Amino acid sequence: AAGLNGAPAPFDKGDVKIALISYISAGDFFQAYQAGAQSQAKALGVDLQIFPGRQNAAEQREQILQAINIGAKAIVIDHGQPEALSDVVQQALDKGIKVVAFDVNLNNPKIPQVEQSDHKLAELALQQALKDNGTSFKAGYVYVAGFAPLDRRNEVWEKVKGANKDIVEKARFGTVSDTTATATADQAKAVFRANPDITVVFAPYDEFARGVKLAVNDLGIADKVKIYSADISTADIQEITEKGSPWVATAATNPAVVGAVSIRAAALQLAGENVPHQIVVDPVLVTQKDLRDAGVNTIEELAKKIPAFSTSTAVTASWIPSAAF
Ligand code: SR1
Repeated sequence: AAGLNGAPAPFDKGDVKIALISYISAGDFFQAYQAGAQSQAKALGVDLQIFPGRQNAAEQREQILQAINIGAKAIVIDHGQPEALSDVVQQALDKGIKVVAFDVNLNNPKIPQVEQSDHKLAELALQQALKDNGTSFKAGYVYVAGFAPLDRRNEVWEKVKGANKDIVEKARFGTVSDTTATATADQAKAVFRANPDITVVFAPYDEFARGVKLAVNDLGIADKVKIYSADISTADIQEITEKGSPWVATAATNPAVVGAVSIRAAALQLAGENVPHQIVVDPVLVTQKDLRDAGVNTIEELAKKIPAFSTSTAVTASWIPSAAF
């Protein structure tokens, strides 16, 4: 039955607990994702418990068990290693808990999968790279296998290289840790020293791009190298637009919107409504030139310029209030 505010059970009575269990918490993307999730939960009157990730599969398993024990009615799992999670996720499902996955392939028809259309995201960034640099260049590529979004972006990179035989991948490197940017910077420095002919770097995660930019600046080669990335934050916008920056384009969603969409998917399931198995938030291309020309300095200013960036119609209902970002 619908409650006073039109919300169906169990939201009509309040007291709904949802757990958000992250694998990675450090970095702008994940902080904004969590803030968006929290904002949507607040709008729904939901008690959202966020379990911070430390890139630790054993800890993430433990947190799923804790979420079951504290009486969470739904669990959103944000990144992770599928093979380490399937049995504890099954325990949650067996207890009637709804589960939503963001960027971790849990391969279960009962679990909606949220993603950012990583193929489109990589296509947008790489089309810009080809537009700026032609189809013949030496490239550096930042990739760590085993993360669903990076694996999907990698499929597009392989396709673009396959279609453009004069794009030569001279080096592949990257680290995902609690210090991704600085660890990637150290690797990038060694790569540039060994391959001074690299002129383009595809770094499809903003922490990777920051690391490459650090290395490029330290080596004084910002006029020779262009960086194409994924993701965006206010700090990224500042790094992209600063004078002489080699970071020239990124393809991104608003991570706060993706967080809100993840909570809505959980809420709709709890209300017994149909939720598509695959839920996609589309990215937009943002270039250094666009940002400079429009005088955009923050995510909020970007959202005003590109309305599609600040909303998503994915998984919504008349009884779900909008989240405030
Ligand atoms: C290590 S995976 C990092 C990516 O996860 C999210 O999909 C963000 O877009 C980020 O690039």
